[in-house]
Amino acid sequence: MLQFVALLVAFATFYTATVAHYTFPNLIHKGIQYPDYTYIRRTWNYESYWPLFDLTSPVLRCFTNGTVPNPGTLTVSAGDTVGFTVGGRIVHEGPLLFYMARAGFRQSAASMSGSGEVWFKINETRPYITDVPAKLERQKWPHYNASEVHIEIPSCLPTGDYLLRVEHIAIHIAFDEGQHEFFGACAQLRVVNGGNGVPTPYTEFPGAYQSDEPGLFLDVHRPWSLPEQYEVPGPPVWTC
Ligand SMILES: *[C@@H]1O[C@H](CO)[C@@H](O)[C@H](O)[C@H]1NC(C)=O
Ligand SMILES: *[C@@H]1O[C@H](CO)[C@@H](O)[C@H](O)[C@H]1NC(C)=O
Ligand SMILES: *[C@@H]1O[C@H](CO)[C@@H](O)[C@H](O)[C@H]1NC(C)=O
Ligand SMILES: [Cu+2]
Repeated sequence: MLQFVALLVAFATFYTATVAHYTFPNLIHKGIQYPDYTYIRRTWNYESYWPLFDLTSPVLRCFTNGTVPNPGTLTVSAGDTVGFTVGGRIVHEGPLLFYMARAGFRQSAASMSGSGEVWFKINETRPYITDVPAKLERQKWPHYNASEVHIEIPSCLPTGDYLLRVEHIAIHIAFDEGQHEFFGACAQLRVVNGGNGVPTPYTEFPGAYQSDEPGLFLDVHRPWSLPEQYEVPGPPVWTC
């Protein structure tokens, strides 16, 4: 009986960690899905799948903590589409965001830390606006239940080394301040065939988000949380 209970507890823990939460382990480019954390920095939660709550933690930058086995850097062209697999599925309500940061002088995608005001946003998902029910629940989010997510590298992005940061913010229990769950990862890219775009504005991680801002502190289950009024956290999206 004790053994049975232990097994149940073990199963419940596994279920919570891996079924209810998610990671972004594989990069996809031109139809090839690369092995786990080949071009993506291995995240702090790669085994636990646990969400990050602390908006002031440097872990928010690339979702890494401690030793990260050195990943490679994938060469892509500006304008290419790059994907991330979802370890698990995106099983919470909330927006999906993509940011990039360029490597500084004498840095590479592999050596850059991503600290400072170096990040610009290249995409964010808004909730669908439909008539009923006028709430922000699951069916309102374009990436709900997704097993892969994709992003186009801006075609005018200058040639260079970059980190590409994917982020999903779960707000299903954000009716209590601080109960926003952050999931994400950074891929290391060398962008070629670039253009003359000038990304703006820049932000930093940690620092981009406040736990009491409207997009992170709201009750998605209430009718007054209208999809058209949802304010996606972070700076505006930069486009070419
Ligand atoms: C990151 O690592 C530090 C030091 O090992 C630890 O105190 C902290 O709890 C870790 N944070 C996360 C989110 O894992
Ligand atoms: C953001 O990505 C979606 C696909 O998920 C795409 O339809 C949309 O055009 C993109 N927005 C920008 C500004 O690139
Ligand atoms: C998620 O997608 C899978 C595969 O397409 C499907 O079997 C499952 O029912 C979906 N789950 C939800 C909650 O929509
Ligand atoms: Cu959760």
